[in-house]
Amino acid sequence: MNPVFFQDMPPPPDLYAVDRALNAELRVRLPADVAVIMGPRFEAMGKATTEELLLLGDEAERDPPRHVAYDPWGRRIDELRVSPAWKSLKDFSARHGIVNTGYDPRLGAHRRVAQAAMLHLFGASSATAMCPLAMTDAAARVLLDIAPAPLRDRLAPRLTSTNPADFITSGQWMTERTGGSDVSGTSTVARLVKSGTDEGDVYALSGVKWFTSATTSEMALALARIETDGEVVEGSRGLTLFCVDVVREPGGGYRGISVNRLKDKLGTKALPTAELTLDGVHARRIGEVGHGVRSVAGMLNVTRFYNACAASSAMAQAVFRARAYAWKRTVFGLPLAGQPLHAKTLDAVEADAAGALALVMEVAHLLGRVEEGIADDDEKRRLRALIPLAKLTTGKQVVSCVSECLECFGGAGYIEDTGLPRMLRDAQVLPIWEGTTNVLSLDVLRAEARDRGFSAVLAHLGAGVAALSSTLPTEQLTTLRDTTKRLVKAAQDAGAMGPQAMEERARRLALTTGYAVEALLLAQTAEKLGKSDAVQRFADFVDHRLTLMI
Ligand code: MFK
Repeated sequence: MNPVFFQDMPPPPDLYAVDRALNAELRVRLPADVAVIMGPRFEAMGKATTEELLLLGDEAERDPPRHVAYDPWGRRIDELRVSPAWKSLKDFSARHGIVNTGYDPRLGAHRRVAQAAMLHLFGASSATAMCPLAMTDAAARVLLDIAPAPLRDRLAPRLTSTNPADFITSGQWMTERTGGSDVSGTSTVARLVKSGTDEGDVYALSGVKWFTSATTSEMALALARIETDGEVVEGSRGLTLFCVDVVREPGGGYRGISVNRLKDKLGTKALPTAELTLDGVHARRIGEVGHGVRSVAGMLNVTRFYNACAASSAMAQAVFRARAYAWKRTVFGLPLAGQPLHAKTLDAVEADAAGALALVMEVAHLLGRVEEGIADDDEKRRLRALIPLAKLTTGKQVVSCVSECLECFGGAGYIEDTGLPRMLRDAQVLPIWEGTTNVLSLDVLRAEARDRGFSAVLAHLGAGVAALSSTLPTEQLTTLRDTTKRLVKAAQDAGAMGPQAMEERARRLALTTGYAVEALLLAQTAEKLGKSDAVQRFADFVDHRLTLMI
């Protein structure tokens, strides 16, 4: 008789220990002095994802935020009750310097690569605590770049602090009921209260913000339309960026803000996302009047970079969970890992995750150089287009990759208390927030029209592919070369046909470019390292993303 059988669930992976693609990226991208600083920190973060962070993330998910609008006596209190674990995640992020790494002068131009690695380890285990950190980092960037010095000096050190007692997070209040992609319909108005204070002109903001993530943050950056003598400038040219200090009243409730309700979302359950009514909340103007969208662009670049990091992290976490399970699960007399079709499927998703990580790391490399002030014009143009390309490409990859990994668990992948379905729900937000696939494809066209950014990416791709050596597998190298040729021709043809044809083709061009750049980066890493596993990831990636089904 068969003994009673119970399937073992493998423990969650420490990506620093098992993710060979991450290891390869760090070897080719970080110089020895930076590796010495970061090595122990990566190790600590990897370990935490199997211990402290794992427990905090699970607890935060089990105990989602609640909105308590009134106290028992009818006073409006608008309390957003979050779990102790959610609060501890904030402290954990400060202690591990997740935001701070992006501003650490010891890391020089490598700061964003080091940070991307931290985010890759942290993201998938963070119960989406990465969202407030993305907006916090983005707010620090904008304040450092364009805020009046006293405001910058009061807030930026706290946004980047490693001391949990000082560390604050920021929200990002852009979206209104008229839309998240098209902010031109923003109806929040800003009325001047006091001009000429040290920290800038003070305005009172009134309107409704429809999606505000991480609403428990201590501050937020918000778009609003300045009203003068009852008149406003319509459209996005009338928008200005403001910095709001979020203040709790001693008797309860927020000063000048009401919480209408928390959003009931598909995933990201631990993250409080609310609808807010601003009722004269005080805010300081940052950036020029009427240049709100341009002022906010620096912020979008950082949050989109984080979004891509979140995607690569979720993909790697799902892949290595599926890999570990494949060694534990025996069917038809063999572990799944030893069955050719299943092994090939795992190789494909691992290569997909490696491609996403490679693109993330390329963006991180360029972003670090731009922020360090050492990027040349070509690198700046490439970064401008690669940020939307990376966000949209990895956003699409993460949903299909995580879905495939859930399938690798069979029915268990569909059962809530395995914790696996949460990965798919959380992945689905990544192609949506911070700009959908189509909006970002159009942003690539904007990058081309203004800075010739897309041309710079294609030129770099063409030159990089031409320089690859024939030591790489011939079939996949040929596929990458053919894809690049067809892509460049398709872009030229679309350009010649005019703006409508270009728009219609923008998404296909953008996604093909994203995948081709990922393949090139994997090939370059394989060449540099000369290691068989890196070569195999390149070949598997090309087969998975660039080759026709048969
Ligand atoms: C775990 C990961 C965490 C991720 C964080 C999640 C946080 C969630 C919170 C949210 O989701 S907040 C909402 C996010 N919303 C968006 O991402 C907005 C999506 N929509 C767009 O990106 C639109 O393309 C955009 C609002 C920018 C279009 O607005 P407009 O006014 O039609 O843009 P326009 O007129 O083309 O550009 C205005 C200026 O900004 C131009 O400069 P000039 O004034 O100098 O000519 C543009 O070049 C510049 N610009 C626009 N986008 C830019 C940019 N510059 C640099 N980079 C960009 N991306």
